[in-house]
Amino acid sequence: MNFDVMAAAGALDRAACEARAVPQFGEALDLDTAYRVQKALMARRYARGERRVGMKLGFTSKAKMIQMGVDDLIWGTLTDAMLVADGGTLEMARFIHPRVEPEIVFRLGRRLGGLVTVDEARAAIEAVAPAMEIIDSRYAAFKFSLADVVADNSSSAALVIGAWRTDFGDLNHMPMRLLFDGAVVQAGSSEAILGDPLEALVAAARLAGANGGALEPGDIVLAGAATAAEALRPGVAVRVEADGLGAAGFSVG
Ligand code: OOG
Ligand code: MG
Repeated sequence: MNFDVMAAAGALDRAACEARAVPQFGEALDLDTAYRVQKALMARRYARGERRVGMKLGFTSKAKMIQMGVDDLIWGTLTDAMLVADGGTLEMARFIHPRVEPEIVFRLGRRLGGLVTVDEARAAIEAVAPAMEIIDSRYAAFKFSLADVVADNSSSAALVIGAWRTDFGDLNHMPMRLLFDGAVVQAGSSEAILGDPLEALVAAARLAGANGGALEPGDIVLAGAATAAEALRPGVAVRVEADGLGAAGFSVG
């Protein structure tokens, strides 16, 4: 296929750096090529000094699939440059049209790759935390095909992680809420994530394996949003609450 992977990666990288949207690639881009674009995009970022810290899954909940009009699970790469401290400030000006999602994040204590069971996935978890992903499509109007969004590192832009817990119990059927200035703007359950958030870890291991890799000890895995995403606005105080797990927050500057 005659698609310029390097040029697409460069365009998406510049769009993120300059906080300026680019047009979608649309029909010209297929899904396999899109993951090659994502890889080339990440290579550019690693060359600038960013370090991979883990993996994110996208569209693991019906709420997200419906909101964005897509119907398949996708993945992207998380780096150290995307981490925003719990209680910290996110500078709105660095982004195009950022949205926030309530999520759960896993930290692995063991290698996990290929086809694994839910029990094996659970046994590989070292710690769990409530989290928020800030997504910021580099495409105009936050509109894209599945291949477009994959090329754009699955819209990932930043990440806020709450206190890690090693003594976690059942992570399923956990009520989760997203609050803006103390008011609930999204509410759901961890069950919305593939029926059980541990299934997200099973899927992440499978996808990492299919790409010739694995999740390594210390890697973090974002399970995907439990609800639809909410658009950020300057000055708002954002908080995620996951009953039984904890909370995390940040403000938008
Ligand atoms: C794609 C990313 C989806 C999730 O948690 O489902 C995602 C997007 O909606 O722009 O991160
Ligand atoms: Mg997400």
